[in-house]
Amino acid sequence: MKRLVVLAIAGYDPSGGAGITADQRVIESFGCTAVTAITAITVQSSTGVRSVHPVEATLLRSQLTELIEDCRPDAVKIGMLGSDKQALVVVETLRRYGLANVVLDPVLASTGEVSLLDETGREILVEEIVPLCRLVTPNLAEAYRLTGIVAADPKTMAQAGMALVALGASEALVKGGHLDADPVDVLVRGDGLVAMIKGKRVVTPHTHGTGCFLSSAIAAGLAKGRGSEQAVRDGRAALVAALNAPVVIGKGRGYPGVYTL
Ligand code: PXL
Repeated sequence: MKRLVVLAIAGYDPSGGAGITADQRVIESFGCTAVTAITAITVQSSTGVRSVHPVEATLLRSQLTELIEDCRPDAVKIGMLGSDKQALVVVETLRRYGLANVVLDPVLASTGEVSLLDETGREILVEEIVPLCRLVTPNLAEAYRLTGIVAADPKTMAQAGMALVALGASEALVKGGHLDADPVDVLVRGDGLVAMIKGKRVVTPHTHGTGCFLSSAIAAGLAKGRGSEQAVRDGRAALVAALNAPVVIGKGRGYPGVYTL
């Protein structure tokens, strides 16, 4: 049987909770094979991000070209980008190879609010990467930074999602994990609301890398030919199970654990 390949473009979190290593784990738990391009090396542990060291944009380009020329990915997950120049390399690569099933987790800052992408990078993300995406998966803070819409309930979340679709994304999933009430994720596409996906909050401090987990799981689902709503529902189910079995190895926040489908 043909192996399905998901390309993850993301930062390296040496503590294993977020970024490339999390992406690889999740993509493989969904039965796909991960190939990965590193945008930055971070210095961090469960207690927080100390520093971020983006690689040269040309090094990112070399990694991408080498991998894609060798094996065309069935889906792409984009996580942390380290600079505006890297964002341009990603635009150029997505266009040049016409890559499909692109899922963008628009990481702009870490949970501790360490900025991970500068203002020019954010503009390129909005104007040039979003239009090339099948799905964009912002949380509430990211939805605000990308659209200027304060999303605080399902209605305003749908508005923010529609604004991302107006920018050119095929679909947007606005994630309500930071709502005060039980979480609701809102999935929209060009012709309007697709689904409001309600869940019970998993009360845990061990949430490091949840955005990476979900976007990688969705990309794997799309690679397998699932529709986006199904890919989102499967990804969420896996994330909930993984949050209930966190990996806690240090003094700070753990991350969603291994989950076998
Ligand atoms: O969760 C956002 C994120 C993504 N990718 C990397 C990170 C972080 C947050 O710390 O370090 C590499």
